[in-house]
Amino acid sequence: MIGNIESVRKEFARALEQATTREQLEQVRIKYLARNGLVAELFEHMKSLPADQKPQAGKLLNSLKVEVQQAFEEKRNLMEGEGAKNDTLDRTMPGRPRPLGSKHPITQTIDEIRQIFRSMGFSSAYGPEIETDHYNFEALNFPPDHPARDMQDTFFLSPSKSVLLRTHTSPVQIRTMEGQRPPVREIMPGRVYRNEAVSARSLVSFHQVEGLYVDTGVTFSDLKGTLVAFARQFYGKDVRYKFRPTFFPFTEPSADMYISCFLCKGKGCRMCKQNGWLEILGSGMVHPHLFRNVGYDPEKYSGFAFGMGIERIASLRYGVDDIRMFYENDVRFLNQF
Ligand code: 2NL
Repeated sequence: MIGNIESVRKEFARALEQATTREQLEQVRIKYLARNGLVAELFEHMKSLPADQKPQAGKLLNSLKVEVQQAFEEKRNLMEGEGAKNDTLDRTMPGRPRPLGSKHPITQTIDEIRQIFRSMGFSSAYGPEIETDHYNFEALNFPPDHPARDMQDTFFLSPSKSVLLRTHTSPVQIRTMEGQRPPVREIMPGRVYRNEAVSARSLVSFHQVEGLYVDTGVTFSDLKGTLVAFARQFYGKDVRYKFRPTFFPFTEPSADMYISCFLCKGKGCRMCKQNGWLEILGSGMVHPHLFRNVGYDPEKYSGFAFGMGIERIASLRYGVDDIRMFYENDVRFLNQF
């Protein structure tokens, strides 16, 4: 009798494990647990045992019945209850899309400018946004009390006005030249600050890329060749351009570079304010005073430098008519880049 109980226990365990469909599970129930199933049959058989064997067999049989019932319920729950829901997962269904971020249009523009100058042998350099009067003005040939300082609308951080937020990235170039002999071929992208009223065309904080090329025998032709090559890569190879004289304290001579308006092809439109040309950067031959300030011999070395405002360049290129949009971080705006 005891041997029978143990073999039913083992058989049942195997049958239950092999049942993978509802029908097979039902077969197992009928075979073992139904009113005339194997467990009931064992109870029936027990009645005919001698009295002294009944208690031991009854105990074993009761535990078998409980065990078999529990194991069956568990399996049924697994197949039909909570666990079964996972089995209805359609593994061929596409996953939920996870929205990916992207680079900010200003960063994209800086990256592209960096890449173009990289191909012409310029590396990138960075420096502090909090600067001293020396690096932001003095070393760049802004004499004390010169009106050009007022034009920069500076945020001063100390009462003596000796510590300030940089108004351009030129201080990085001064630091580079102080620490390195020519040749220097570098561009300096970075954030700059101007204490101006915020409007559709100006912000208190914006980005600039400046560039510097110093070596023996660098001429204005090198300046033009480099900047025209840049404009052709950035704006397209058919772009027309012109240079116009201007003034910066740190360059002499100085020139602003214009390109033909890419919206109207020079005919005149809202973007170019009807004159067909867009100003894209300022440039010039590095003033000899700057070379003296950093210990370069101006008789031996010459160089050119340039600077462009990134928000301006990006707004022209993408036709954004209010540069404040670059800083609102409205996803409806950012998604377009
Ligand atoms: C502009 C014009 C310019 C420079 C920046 C520079 C720097 C050194 C020496 C000489 Cl260290 N020049 N920078 C030169 C010409 C123009 O920026 O309109 N920027 C937005």
